[in-house]
Amino acid sequence: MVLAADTKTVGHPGVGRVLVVVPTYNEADNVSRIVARVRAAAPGVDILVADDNSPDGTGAICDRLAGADPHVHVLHRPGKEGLGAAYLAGFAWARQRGYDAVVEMDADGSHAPEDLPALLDAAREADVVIGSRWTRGARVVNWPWHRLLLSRCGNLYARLALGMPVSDATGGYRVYRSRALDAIDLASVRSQGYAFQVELSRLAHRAGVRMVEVPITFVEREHGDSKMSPLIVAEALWRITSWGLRDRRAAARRPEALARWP
Ligand SMILES: Nc1nc2c(ncn2[C@@H]2O[C@H](COP(=O)(O)OP(=O)(O)OP(=O)(O)O)[C@@H](O)[C@H]2O)c(=O)[nH]1
Ligand SMILES: [Mg+2]
Repeated sequence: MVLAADTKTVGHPGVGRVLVVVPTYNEADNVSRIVARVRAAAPGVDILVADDNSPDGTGAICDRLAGADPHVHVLHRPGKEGLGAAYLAGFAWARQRGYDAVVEMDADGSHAPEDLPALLDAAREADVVIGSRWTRGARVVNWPWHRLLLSRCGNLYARLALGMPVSDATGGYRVYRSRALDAIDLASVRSQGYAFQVELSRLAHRAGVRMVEVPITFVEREHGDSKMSPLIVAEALWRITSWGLRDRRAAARRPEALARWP
């Protein structure tokens, strides 16, 4: 008898057990689609939807998906606390269960699950893989000019202020090997919106873990509403500025550190 090897695959070869964490707030139109696409693109990985008690019933849809598929799990959180808090809860869930790698992925289809195998392949040789919109070979589809501008300017500012060799520090399609999460002081993380991605990039870079960027095709959401707000942009701006100033003050106090960092 020949066993169907692809349905028996656990995790990703060379990486181990993988959990894709999908934070949701009012993603009833998207969550079933994204779960089905992840299951088709990477049948060996597990999915955890971290839902902040969405008023549109996303949580109940997730319960049905989880009831029908042992690879799908739901973390019901009491209320909307932001992307950062949902991811931290998802990371803790993964670590308690011994996963070897955690993936961050939006529910709205902007992060194509079909790109996931390439990201996981890259994770064989890296601790953090960033799915990048701004490296050679990447594409951004259907984004209005003001979103393109915001992302380009935000990334330029983060790069200059923090001295990180990362072209898409605000991007939220990533793989973290568990050893990278072990190296980062997650308890110190306070950011909620885009700043969360920049803060984790900064902490990973400072921890000296191996980071690589892989080009992705990023597609504007087709269903549901964006949670992006001026408050989220303002949070990123002031946090990046304060980290940059702190790093410069620290470097001025210890000039020998300047040679190593940034
Ligand atoms: N659990 C949880 N998820 C959230 C929260 N805010 C946003 N999300 C989810 O985080 C992901 C990214 O949010 P989006 O609204 O797509 O934000 P964005 O991708 O920066 O903005 P757009 O490009 O306009 O879609 C989506 O899956 C959201 O449902 C939150 O407070 N709690
Ligand atoms: Mg989005």
